[in-house]
Amino acid sequence: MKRPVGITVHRQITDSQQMHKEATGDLSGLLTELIVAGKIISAEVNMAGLADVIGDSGKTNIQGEEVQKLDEFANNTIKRRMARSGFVCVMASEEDDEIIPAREGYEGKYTLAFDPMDGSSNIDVNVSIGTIFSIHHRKSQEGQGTLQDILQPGNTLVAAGYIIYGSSTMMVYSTGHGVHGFTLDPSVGEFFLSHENIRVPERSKYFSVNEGNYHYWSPVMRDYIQYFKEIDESSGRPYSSRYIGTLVADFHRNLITGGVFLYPSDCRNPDKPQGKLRLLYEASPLAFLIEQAGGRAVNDAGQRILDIQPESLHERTSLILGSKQDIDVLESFLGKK
Ligand code: AHM
Ligand code: MG
Repeated sequence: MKRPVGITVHRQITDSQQMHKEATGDLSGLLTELIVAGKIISAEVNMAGLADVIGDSGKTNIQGEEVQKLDEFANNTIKRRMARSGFVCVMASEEDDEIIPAREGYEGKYTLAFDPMDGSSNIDVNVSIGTIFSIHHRKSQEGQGTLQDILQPGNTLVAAGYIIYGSSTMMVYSTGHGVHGFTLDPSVGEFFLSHENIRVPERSKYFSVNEGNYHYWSPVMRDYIQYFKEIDESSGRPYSSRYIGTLVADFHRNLITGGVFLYPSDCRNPDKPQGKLRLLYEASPLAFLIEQAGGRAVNDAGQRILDIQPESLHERTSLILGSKQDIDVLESFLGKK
């Protein structure tokens, strides 16, 4: 159904719910709670320079990174809204070492994994940041959720999305029926449909990678990234290079314009090549979105991100995602086609 530009995100969620006769409204409720959290975080982001929330809180998270005040604020906002919502049984956050069970008596049927403030190194320099979320059905039957409820591959996702705090605040999400984007009008506090059924262009305009890591990549990855820079007017190359250093922001640009984002493995230890980005709450939700938009997402061995079974909460992966034709090209570099 073609929707008029300008309908609210709540209307869109309610309409989608009505397409599913068996729906109880819990997923709509969960998304609505996330939207409220996103609005609260957006307001705080906009005040960051004034409200003394910029800067380091003096703590270190499980990834060994400094936790910034805005990260904490975003993390606490989402956790507090969800813990007693009755929609989730367990959560996982980039900022928490362990799973976060829902309050006893408030356990719902979904699980939520999230990165409350992606791109945290960009907070202090006024560059776009975002919140990423992914939602699964619980596997256990009742009570507080467990680690096993959280450790599910992307191919069983119910919904995923992000809220980007950029020149505007936008929410982009999918429940498996295409990808839709909504822009926050801060004067009325509502997200309005601005990008219906987003399709990523088949071929890239941009490639996004931290080229400072060139010497840590595998030879295949170096060749693949070199391919983007070669001159071939028939395929629109060379592509332009754009790297913000906030996954959500790089992803969002490439989703709209066509592009490939890459964070290849660090191969300094050839026995244990290591990706940087986290599977559960960074790679997997964005892989779900890009596939819903007609693109692809793989690791640097060519494996579909959505098919990776997570083994641990903060597991990392290499990540290459974006326009379909350019990910197909990776397979020829890997010798698969
Ligand atoms: P964060 O979740 O702690 O902010 O870390 C993830 C970020 C991504 O947003 C971004 O794509 C990447 O790390 C940038 O890493 P680098 O600075 O190594 O290029
Ligand atoms: Mg992140």
